[in-house]
Amino acid sequence: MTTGADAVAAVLAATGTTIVFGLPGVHNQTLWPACSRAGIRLVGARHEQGVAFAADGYARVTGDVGVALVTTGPGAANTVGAVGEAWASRSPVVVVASDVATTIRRPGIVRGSLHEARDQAALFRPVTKATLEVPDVDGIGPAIAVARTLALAPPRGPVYVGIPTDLLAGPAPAPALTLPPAEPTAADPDAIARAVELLRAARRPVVWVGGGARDASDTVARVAAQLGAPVVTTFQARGVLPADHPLLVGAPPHEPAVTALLERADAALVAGSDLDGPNTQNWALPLPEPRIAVNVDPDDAAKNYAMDVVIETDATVGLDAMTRALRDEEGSTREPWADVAATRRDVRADLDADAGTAAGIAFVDRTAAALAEDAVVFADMAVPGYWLAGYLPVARPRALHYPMGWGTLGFAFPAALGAAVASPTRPVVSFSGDGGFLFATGELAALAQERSPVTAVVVDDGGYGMLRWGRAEEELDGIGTELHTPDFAAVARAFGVDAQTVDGFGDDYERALAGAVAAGTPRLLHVRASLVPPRTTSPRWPRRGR
Ligand SMILES: Cc1ncc(C[n+]2csc(CCOP(=O)(O)OP(=O)(O)O)c2C)c(N)n1
Ligand SMILES: [Mg+2]
Repeated sequence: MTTGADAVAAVLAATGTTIVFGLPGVHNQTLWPACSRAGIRLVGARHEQGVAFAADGYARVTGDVGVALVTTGPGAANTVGAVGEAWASRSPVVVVASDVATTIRRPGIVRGSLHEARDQAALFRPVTKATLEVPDVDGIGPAIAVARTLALAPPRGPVYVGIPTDLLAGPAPAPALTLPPAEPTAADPDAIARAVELLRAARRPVVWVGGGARDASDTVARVAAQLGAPVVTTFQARGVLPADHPLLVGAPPHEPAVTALLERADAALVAGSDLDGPNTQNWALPLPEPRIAVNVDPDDAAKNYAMDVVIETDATVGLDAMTRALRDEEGSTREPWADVAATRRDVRADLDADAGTAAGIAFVDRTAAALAEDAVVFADMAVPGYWLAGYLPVARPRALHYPMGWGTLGFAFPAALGAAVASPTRPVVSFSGDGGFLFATGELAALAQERSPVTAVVVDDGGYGMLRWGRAEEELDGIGTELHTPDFAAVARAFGVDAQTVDGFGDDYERALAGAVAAGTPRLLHVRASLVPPRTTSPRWPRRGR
């Protein structure tokens, strides 16, 4: 006979999990030896929000489920901000939290036992796909298997599993259960035929790619070539085509030159995107008609912009069916109708013309020059994050991660830790502001302990730069935005992490970043610099710029 904790670990191991993240308490401590017995590495973070962000970072870089093991009550509650980010970003995170023992719980009454909440699962309902509460030992294995399957079923997202502490510690049968991954539904041939008819009739179609299609690189490239269509991506889908692909616009849709391209287009093929506010300037962006969506969730596909055809399936399946239909009918590729290279040059010229943003462009250029093609970048909800998310050239899918999403400050550094644990041979670099880095500075200890090769770049402008700038624009005063900040390099060294400070984004920065990444050990790079955000980034400033 094994324990309930062994049942958790056995199902995780049987479904291919080798690494999980956690923070122990008396209620969930049994999971540590159980994971060890099952051959699973359990990586600790120093705060439950860090645990969940690390699981999210792991999920984003691998495309597999990230698992967070946390204890009852405050431990579980501490993950909610990070779980919300995973939910808004459709990231498959499974939170396994202990809960009050069945032996002392009384339905409908808060007795005041250690860590007790009135309804722990309720904390997670607004920010998960599902909450599963395990009623008895036999339910443990199935709950973990179902959680994993649900988290990965598109549209992906976090799932909460609550397990009473006595069930984790007590005897449980070894579970035999795993679930097959859900098969994507086939594309409806009638919908494909209608879509192809509309796209054939169009002279100037564009392809819009969202996070749901970010792994569909080949089919996106094929369908774009068949249509001669420029490809515009959301933040999440950056990297779906390599940065130098001739059809990739490679700049945010709200850049005036990209918006102008959309305005000239006469059809849109939207793959794996819900066309959310931050990617459409709160729906002020002109999206050409007719519109065809490929999406596993037809409601998500059409909730923001009306669609003429919705192909209800996974992006790869739907686009693949479309490429076959287009081949049957057309036989070849079309000449691109737009000069994508010229659009890119216009974007760059627009950026260069704005003196206030020169430092931001230098930052992007220097960062691109310092980073190898296989680098994985995590950008926080900070001014440097806006720059990277919009403009850093990205070579492949899942190489740039940004919490947009929920807009969750503090994501980048702990998420980078999870990604580095997942792929220790690839350089992982996080970019935070001084404000957001202080949300999870304690994870420097986890980094040092794991010896994970993360370079944490902290761009220190002595305040909440994004808000400082927003307030200056609105002629408000700076109250609440000016911060006392520590000597970040000294802080890192105190944790045993090598660190360096540079001023501005010149040669020193580029050399220091390249050197830190090449070191292959935990590093912190403290950059004293102040950036102005890109003009057009925020949905707070719809259709500005021209
Ligand atoms: C969890 C969370 N809290 C607060 C905010 C609001 N917010 C957005 S940007 C920002 C300032 C970030 O400051 P810093 O990390 O120093 O980056 P900077 O803007 O200075 O580049 C804040 C507080 C948020 N997005 N998420
Ligand atoms: Mg700052």
